[in-house]
Amino acid sequence: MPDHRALAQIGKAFGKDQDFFPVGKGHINDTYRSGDGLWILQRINTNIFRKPREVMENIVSTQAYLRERILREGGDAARGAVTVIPTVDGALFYEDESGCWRMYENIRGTHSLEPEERTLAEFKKAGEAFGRFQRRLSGFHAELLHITIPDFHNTPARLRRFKEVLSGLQDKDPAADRLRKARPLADFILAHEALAPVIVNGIEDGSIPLAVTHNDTKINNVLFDDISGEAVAVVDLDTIMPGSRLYDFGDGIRSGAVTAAEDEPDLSKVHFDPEAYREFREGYLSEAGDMLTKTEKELLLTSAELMTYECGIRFLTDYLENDVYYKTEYPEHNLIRARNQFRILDEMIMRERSAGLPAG
Ligand code: GN1
Ligand code: MG
Repeated sequence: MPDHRALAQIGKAFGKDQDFFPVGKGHINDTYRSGDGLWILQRINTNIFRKPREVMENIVSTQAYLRERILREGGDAARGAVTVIPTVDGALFYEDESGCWRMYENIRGTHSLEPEERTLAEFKKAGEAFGRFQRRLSGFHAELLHITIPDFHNTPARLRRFKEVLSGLQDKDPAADRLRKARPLADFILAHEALAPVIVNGIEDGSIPLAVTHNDTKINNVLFDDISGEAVAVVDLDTIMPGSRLYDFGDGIRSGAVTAAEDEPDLSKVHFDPEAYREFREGYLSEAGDMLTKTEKELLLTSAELMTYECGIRFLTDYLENDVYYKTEYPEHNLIRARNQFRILDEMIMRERSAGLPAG
């Protein structure tokens, strides 16, 4: 991690003479805020985002479009869209031996919320915010975007990769500790394979359209106004790509319609929260409902199951690969994250079977 002098140096590349301090809880990038609170400096994880220029171009083009739309609706574009600060040389990011850096204007007077601390009313607003984001970007041609991470939400591809890693480890070291610990979850994954192709099949047969999607709609990616409590902006825009709107709905439920943190070690605290599901769904549909096809509407709950399934697969794959993708703080971190996802999925499926939730 660069020391504070190195960070200040990087800030100067963007014309800002400031100290920078770590903020945020992302699993991928490193985020800092300037001492005066005006700027966000972020190191892009180039192991994951291999083409940072394309990531930045997707952000700049969609945010410019969004800004226009917000202005047309009479809204506050400076707070509703993310503003990229170029380097003093006019580039969208800055590169040195410590990595690849970008700067944003901080949207002041806002805060984010973790799933275990949001209220139902706030979660409904998050649903509205993601629905509004999709609605405002619905006129943007998705095919103009770069595919910055191919097959990001291609669940069958994620499942195939998991199986390869699993069988590779079985062949190489059948007694491996991580393999033994992952076994019950691996069995759960294999028992639910039928879920994997639901959305990609719909995209293939045309019943699910491609649209501009955020693809990482965690509740903590919504900024809420400190005073009014309204959802003002959707941030963390690296994964904006063509995708299914259901990815965003499903991932919002996966990450936020739950009773505990993603990495809560006490499994007895980890539950799916059906009331939160209903609230988020209502908020989301109030903004995006008119754009959805019949198939999309029918698959809302299924998409939440699918995104939970996929996220669990990704965590467990990373556990078996010795934590090469997500940041971890202790050896079992990814295992616990995966276990929690499958607990939540199990409860979602039970709810669906007992017909306790509106599916669409
Ligand atoms: C990563 O960094 P963060 O927390 O915003 C990941 C998401 C996962 C999420 C799980 C680019 O997002 O896909 O759903 O962790 N982002 C990437 O917490 O892989
Ligand atoms: Mg993210």
